Amino acid sequence: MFSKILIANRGEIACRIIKTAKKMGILTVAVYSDADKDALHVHMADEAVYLGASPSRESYLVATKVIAAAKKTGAQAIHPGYGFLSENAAFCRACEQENITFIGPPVEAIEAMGSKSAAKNIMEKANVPLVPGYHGDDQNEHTLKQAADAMGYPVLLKATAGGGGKGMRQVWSEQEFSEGFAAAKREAMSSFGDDTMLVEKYLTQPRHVEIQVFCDNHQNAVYLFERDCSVQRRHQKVIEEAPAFSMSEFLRTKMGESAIKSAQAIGYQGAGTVEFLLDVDGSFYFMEMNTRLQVEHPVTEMISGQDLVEWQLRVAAGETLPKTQLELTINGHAFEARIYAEDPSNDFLPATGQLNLLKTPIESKHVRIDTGVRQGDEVSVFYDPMIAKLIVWDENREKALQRLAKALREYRINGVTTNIEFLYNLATTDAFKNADIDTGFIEKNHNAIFHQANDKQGNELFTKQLPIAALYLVLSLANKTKEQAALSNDPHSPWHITNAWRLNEPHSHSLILAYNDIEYAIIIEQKRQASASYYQITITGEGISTHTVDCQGEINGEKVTVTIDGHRSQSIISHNNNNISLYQEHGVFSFSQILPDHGQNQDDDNHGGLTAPMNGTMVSVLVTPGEQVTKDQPLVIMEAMKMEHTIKAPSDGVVDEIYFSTGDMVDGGTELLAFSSSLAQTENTEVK
Ligand code: MV4
Repeated sequence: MFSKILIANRGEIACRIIKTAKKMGILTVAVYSDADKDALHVHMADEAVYLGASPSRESYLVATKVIAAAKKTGAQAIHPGYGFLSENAAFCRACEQENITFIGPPVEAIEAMGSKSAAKNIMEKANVPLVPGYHGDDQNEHTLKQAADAMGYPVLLKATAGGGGKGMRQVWSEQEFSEGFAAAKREAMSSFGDDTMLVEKYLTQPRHVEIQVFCDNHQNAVYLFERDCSVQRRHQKVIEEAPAFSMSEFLRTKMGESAIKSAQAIGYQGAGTVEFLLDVDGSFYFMEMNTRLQVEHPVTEMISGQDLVEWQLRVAAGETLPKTQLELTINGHAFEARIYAEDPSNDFLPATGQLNLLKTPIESKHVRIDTGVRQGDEVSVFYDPMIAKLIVWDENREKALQRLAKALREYRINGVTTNIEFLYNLATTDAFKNADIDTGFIEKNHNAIFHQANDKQGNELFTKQLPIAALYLVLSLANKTKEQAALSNDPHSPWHITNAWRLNEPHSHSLILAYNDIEYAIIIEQKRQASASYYQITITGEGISTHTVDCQGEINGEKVTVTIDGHRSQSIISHNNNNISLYQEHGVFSFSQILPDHGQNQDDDNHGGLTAPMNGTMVSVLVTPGEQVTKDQPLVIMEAMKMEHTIKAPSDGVVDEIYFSTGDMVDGGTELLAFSSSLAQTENTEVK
């Protein structure tokens, strides 16, 4: 076994490999670029070698630098992870020439699988099932059209040089073939410089089911069952699961044995993945073989109990496979969700920023987090914007899915936009729960995932989500004020009452919440009937006439329990500054509270700040003269234009004087209180 290995990668996979190496007592060498000099994988490794500038082409992709680092540190083997140099035949050869073990397949296997058409030819000879079609050298249009006519429409034209979904064109009828063929060739020539085409039967609802295979250097080969990776967006996997739902033992064995045949056809060694298209009738067809450890390998580890990186190290060191096929069993069900710094509301554009809050679910035998970042790290533009892989396991699919939803609710990231809420909405759709999944899942369920107003959640927005969010804000303000009262020098002062009591007026709060960029004005009135108090919530906004809901509620930490029309429900709240996300059974609803600008953001020089935003009434005074306050602490609440406006401390400081009392009418622009900012140590700055 190796005593020291170099990991030629970064981020979560580098950290993941280091963890297993440490478990096995193997020393580790990390490599890093400028952007990664303080990265987690560098800190986890025993040694680290600087490669160069942040762009991968100047660092992680420079084979000579990586090999030089291995020689410099005496690493006997290099683990390439995935991506970067992991399927680079030249790099694999270079390692061998330097007597450094490449932890992966032989270079011949990498080369054999490098060309999609060559791979198909090899699999055809090995009697591995291929999608019915033609992928020969005769590129005469008539030849391909004859094949299409023979297999029946629809057919799929694919550029041999393409891949990952690029260079594919559907042809739905014989009449469309000629035009489709010409267009597909033009696109292939412009995209790949090669217009060689193949034509296949088009499977309209396929699933992407892949088999994990492992071969050692002693002619042993096993499959570690399947993963369903059909939930993809633009050929990027989003959520993967193992085992595939409704997979019979018969089909599992057939696909597993077919995958083994594929691997043996190319003299495979190490970890490999054979991707199949699984059709609705249970027939399956070879798509491609990946000669690296896949991103989604953890779901296989969770259901098989095997550490695939340990298997890789042992096989690369010449050992036999740790298990025989008969010793491998499936236990339970696992999901993996890929947490990305991207903005689903803006066509999933990658996002950058600083992870100034990174709170993860607690890890356990049910929850695993593979990540390469820590709180405070920057998500940079140089690399894939993956933040982490969230992997969950339980004894069956339903329980594992509940674990996934709960873990996503508990994942808190501020400072950079993420796809967490998109993942939560996807995982909590009925279609996903019912495993009604094929490669078109996201398109088919787009409205349910993105809560388009015309789906049923849209109607509940006014009867459920908005009232709950509004009530949460009022209740949390009351709780916060109680806490502050308890800490103040006069806890029982009437100034601390926030039930919006008014002389001869209903107790009402008002606020503005925006959802999907539409603003809703909400009035929350506290009422009493018989001995019970309740809230009457009135919503007005674009697309609705006034809508009133009577409800009762209570909050307990992040949980809000609300009873509306006799229906009591619970939601988990994520409240950060003015953003409130309401996690419910069927998705998450995110609102932003629109606070009027009182000019508090004006800089100190022109004394913006504690003035009345417009004519209105003093609703609550939350502080007392002489009280020490902190930045953004609510000081007074005013009502104007049926809206509630909370005036907050612009910085840490002291409230010197309060010019008005609850119920007073105030003209817009009038100074409400005198405030001395602790920022102005040398003088009392009266902030208007
Ligand atoms: C197909 C297909 C339907 N019929 N081939 C997409 C990328 C490449 N891996 C092969 N792909 C497909 N080939 C036939 N004859 C549908 C797809 C496909 C797909 C396959 C797996 C996972 C996601 C996909 C998304 C769109 C299309």
